[in-house]
Amino acid sequence: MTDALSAPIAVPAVTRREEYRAPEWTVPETALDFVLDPSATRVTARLSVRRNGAHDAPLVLDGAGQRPLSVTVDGVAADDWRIEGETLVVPLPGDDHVVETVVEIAPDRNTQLMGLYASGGNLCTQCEAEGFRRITYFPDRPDVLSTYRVRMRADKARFPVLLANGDPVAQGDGDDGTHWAEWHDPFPKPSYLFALVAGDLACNASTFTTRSGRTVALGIYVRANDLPRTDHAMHALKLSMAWDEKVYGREYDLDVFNIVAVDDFNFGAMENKGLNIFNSRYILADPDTATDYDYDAIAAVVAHEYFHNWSGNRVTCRDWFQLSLKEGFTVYRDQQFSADQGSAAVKRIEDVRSLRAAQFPEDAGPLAHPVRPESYIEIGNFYTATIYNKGAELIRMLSTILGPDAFRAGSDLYFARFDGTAATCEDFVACMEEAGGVDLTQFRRWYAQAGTPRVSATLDHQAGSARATLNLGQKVPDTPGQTGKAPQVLPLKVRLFGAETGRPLSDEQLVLLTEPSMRVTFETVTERPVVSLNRGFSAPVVIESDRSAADLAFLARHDDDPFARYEAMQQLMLDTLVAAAVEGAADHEGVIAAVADTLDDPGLDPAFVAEAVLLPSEAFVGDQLSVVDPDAVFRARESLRRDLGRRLEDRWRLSLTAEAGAPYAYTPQAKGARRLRNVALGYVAASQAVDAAALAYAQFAGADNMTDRQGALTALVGGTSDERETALDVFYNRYAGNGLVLDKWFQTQALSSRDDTAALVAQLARHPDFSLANPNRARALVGAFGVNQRAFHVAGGAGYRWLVDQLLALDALNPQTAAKLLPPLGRWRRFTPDRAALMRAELERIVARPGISKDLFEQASKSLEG
Ligand code: B3K
Ligand code: ZN
Repeated sequence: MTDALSAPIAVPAVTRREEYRAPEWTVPETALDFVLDPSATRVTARLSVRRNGAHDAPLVLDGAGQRPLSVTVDGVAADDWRIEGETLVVPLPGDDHVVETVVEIAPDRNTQLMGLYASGGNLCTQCEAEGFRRITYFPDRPDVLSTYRVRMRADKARFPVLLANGDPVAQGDGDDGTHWAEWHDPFPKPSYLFALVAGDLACNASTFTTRSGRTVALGIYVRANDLPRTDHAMHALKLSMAWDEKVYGREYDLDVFNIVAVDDFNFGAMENKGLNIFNSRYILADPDTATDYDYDAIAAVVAHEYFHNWSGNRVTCRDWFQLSLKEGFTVYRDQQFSADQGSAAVKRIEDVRSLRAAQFPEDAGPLAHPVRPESYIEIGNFYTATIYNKGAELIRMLSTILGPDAFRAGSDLYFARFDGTAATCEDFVACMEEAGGVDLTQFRRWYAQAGTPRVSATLDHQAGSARATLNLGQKVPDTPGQTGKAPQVLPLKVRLFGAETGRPLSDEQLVLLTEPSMRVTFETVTERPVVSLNRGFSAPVVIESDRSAADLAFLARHDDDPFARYEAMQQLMLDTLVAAAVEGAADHEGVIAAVADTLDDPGLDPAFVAEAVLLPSEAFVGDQLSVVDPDAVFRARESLRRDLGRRLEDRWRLSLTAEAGAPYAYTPQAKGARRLRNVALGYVAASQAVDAAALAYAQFAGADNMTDRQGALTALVGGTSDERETALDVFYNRYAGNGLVLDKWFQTQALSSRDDTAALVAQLARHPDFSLANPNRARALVGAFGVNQRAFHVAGGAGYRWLVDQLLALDALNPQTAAKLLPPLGRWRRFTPDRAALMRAELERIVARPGISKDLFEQASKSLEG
């Protein structure tokens, strides 16, 4: 029987890596003419097209959603063009032609925020991956590189600023209140790097002199009111430009580098050639509105987009399966940059924490895919933690294996050889292989095999013997569509320490684990050894070792690698929490003593201490369990938090006072003190001390910066005090009209550990300031709720239903952003059977909904299958 619900859904087409073919037509030159109007923009595109190879195929141009008005070929109106699906097909004799199309588009009805759209009254573009086809007909694929000349005309009063890629060429006024500008980008680029902005914007203007002595005009364009909040981003841009010259030998190439900030943006930012467009949250900062975390994220994203000028723009991707070629490499570059600006150890800890929060679960779930995927339905779904963050880990491993000099030589070779072309991951690896003089045949499996390798490690030592043996084993787990995987190359940094003296018993060694199992012997052992493993997180793997709680506590005190020291503490905490979640209770003494020692160690950087004493997240604890009961995990974690809060109360209170009176400064030292203070405040709240809410409120009210204000608000929001309600009201009223800060107000509540959070969040979705149309706001409430383990998994499934109601509503507006918020539901197999059934039913509700986007369909259907 077939009814509306069980009728088969037309499955969207799949694109496969193995089906890659070179383009049939290339477009050496592109001239675009825009008559800009939010409700009806006319786009004239003049493409010089050239047949590529011996074939007689017509010219096929991608399109989506535009209204075609005319097509001419070599200046003559064509009458044999046709629209097939969404493509424009133009039969052409011979090899070289000029094809001109005229289309009309409506930016103000563009809620997907792909192509040309309106944000806050201004017009801007987003083209990666396939947005350019929504602007005009074009071979919208990254291996068609063209030089662009762009002319635009708009009402001068409404859109006084007109920007596009490249350098400005000319501008002038029309006699009808309009003005026009022309820009030219001499560097051939794929259509996904096209950008245009028209708006009423103010500019923070500066200059940068490159190492060869060229002066580059820098501009950050924002609403006039926001201008005072652009200096941090400008500073970060200059640091990035200097860093890339020094560390990678990469110099900027145009006379102009502009950044525009917009409030409505599907992700962080976009590296369009010479005209980066940013989500305003990654540009705007001042101490009153942005946290230290925001400041760091701004610098990292500004750097990331700037670095793409070489790793992405000068050398781009042949096809979207190569996405990690530019993203993994560029994330690695921005991580190195950030590490160089402050504490490298803390930066590594943060990077590993986000890898574990986002990428490990992805690799262990139904949406697992290799760093170089084999197929996709919607490429927008593949801008993932695997492509970005695991991709960055691959580059880091190459650098570890080759050493810094050979790695730099490989990078130089890659940029020299592939400049101006569209390359592949294989091209990159081959350059590293050549420059490093190493065989990377087996390393290439990292690109092809999904799943986080698991490494087993045991250390054998006979009392009195000078020899110790480290037994290592590896297994790459099965993932959807991939079983029985071959071993990978795992670069593991290891070192032995003496359990009695704390002295190192060996140098740090780089072990390349290439086989399913391997033995490493140490001959210089003079006392019982303890092994420090995967130091610096040299390989993105899960370590399963038999180290005792005592050995972990020992490493947490004595390891000389800060990451390994942090890691030992995390493992100790994790083992304790897993035991408590499974058995209902656990001995907390080992963790309490180790945390106390860390807090008492005067040699440690407070920023490091703050990271080291934080408990692993509920989600990460859940990832260690075969069946997740989020209530059990929550109880286990809260109980340990409470004990830590109570038993170390004096120390937390001491940390609370450290530099508390000092005026705000954005220095590593002041940031570290704020971080530790806010972690301490969380522990005081967890201790349930009678004055906890009063202390938090005092910090909230007295703060001269957002880090302390938001830290205090977070501590209050998890509780039920009167101060909670007061602080939420004060915060809301103080920042009414500042969208980025209101996002924090929504997000802090959506992340609350209170047991009524699901109901409160549903209520917040009806708040007048809530809107799904703004991706930041949607992510602040819906996205944050999805990762709140306790609230999302509330018994009875209300959280799942609410999420799916929101996703379906959002899908109708903005499929890309909706699909990004689905993964928490896709993890249904990991949860208790009652929850798994409810989650599954909600996924089924999505795929049964007629008319959903292919974005959401792909995520939901794969989550059901995988
Ligand atoms: N390259 C863009 C991301 C585009 C996402 C398209 N769905 C930003 C970045 O990674 O730098
Ligand atoms: Zn990027």
